[in-house]
Amino acid sequence: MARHLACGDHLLSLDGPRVMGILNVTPDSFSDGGRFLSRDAALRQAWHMVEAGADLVDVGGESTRPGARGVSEAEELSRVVPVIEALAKTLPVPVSVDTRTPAVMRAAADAGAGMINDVCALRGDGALAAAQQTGLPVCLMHMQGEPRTMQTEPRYKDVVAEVRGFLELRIHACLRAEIPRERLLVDPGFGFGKQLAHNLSLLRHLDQLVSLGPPLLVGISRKSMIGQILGGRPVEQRLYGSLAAAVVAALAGARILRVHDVGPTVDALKVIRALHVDERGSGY
Ligand code: YH5
Repeated sequence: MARHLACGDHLLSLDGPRVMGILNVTPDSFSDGGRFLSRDAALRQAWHMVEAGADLVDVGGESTRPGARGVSEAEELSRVVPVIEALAKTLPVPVSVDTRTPAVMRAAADAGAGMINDVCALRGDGALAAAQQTGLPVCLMHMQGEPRTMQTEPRYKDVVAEVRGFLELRIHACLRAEIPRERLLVDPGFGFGKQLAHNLSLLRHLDQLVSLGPPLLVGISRKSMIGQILGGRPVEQRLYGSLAAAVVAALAGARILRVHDVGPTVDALKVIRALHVDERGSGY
């Protein structure tokens, strides 16, 4: 089934697995050590990801890694908006904004963003209305607890059923707030209030989230579950494990993979894509 997302000035085809490149604009970012803080450096990194085959670029100014504290709205705005403005003008792919702050959603949309990616699934005060007003697609992610404390003692009776139920409730909250179904994506939120066993259950049963209907977005790249599976591997040695997880997710039907290592992920997904091409050379 062919599907498209209307991302502002760009139409994003979701008839196969797509790659979302991660662009952190946080000074305390876990994975890039804050190297991409300056605007020029951020633009270079974004272009590098596009040249490596990224289908969209996700810009985030608030670290939501375990234990991280929130940043002020003014600080987040000043990190994110100039970068989105510059990228949206020049990049040939949509730019999404990783934020749970309504003012940042609005300003990012005005600056040309093509998608909202909210790790709180629009549960924050004013977030549903802000997202609705932008007219942009929204990714609804599951998280148990809040970033500062979410890894303290995450507990579930049935993680897959609970994540599915939560996403279903958030889809309905969006529909009631007049954000139409066509604008929604869902995401299990790997590592957000989850132990390794919870993350593995979700990865094993992704089909139960695909069946919700909206396209599934998955972010596993370099996360601690990969480090744990690999016996405590540090973050800079998690590429091959991350690739394996991305392939598993794509085979289960995930439509957007949120990753740091765009080029290697694009290659891995091309192998999947090749299997879907029939003798006439068409496929997804
Ligand atoms: C996600 O899954 N994740 S920010 C800890 C790491 C590595 C990476 C080294 N925003 C997601 O990427 N948005 C983030 O350990 C997200 N889905 C969506 N939709 C956390 C992150 C990371 C954290």
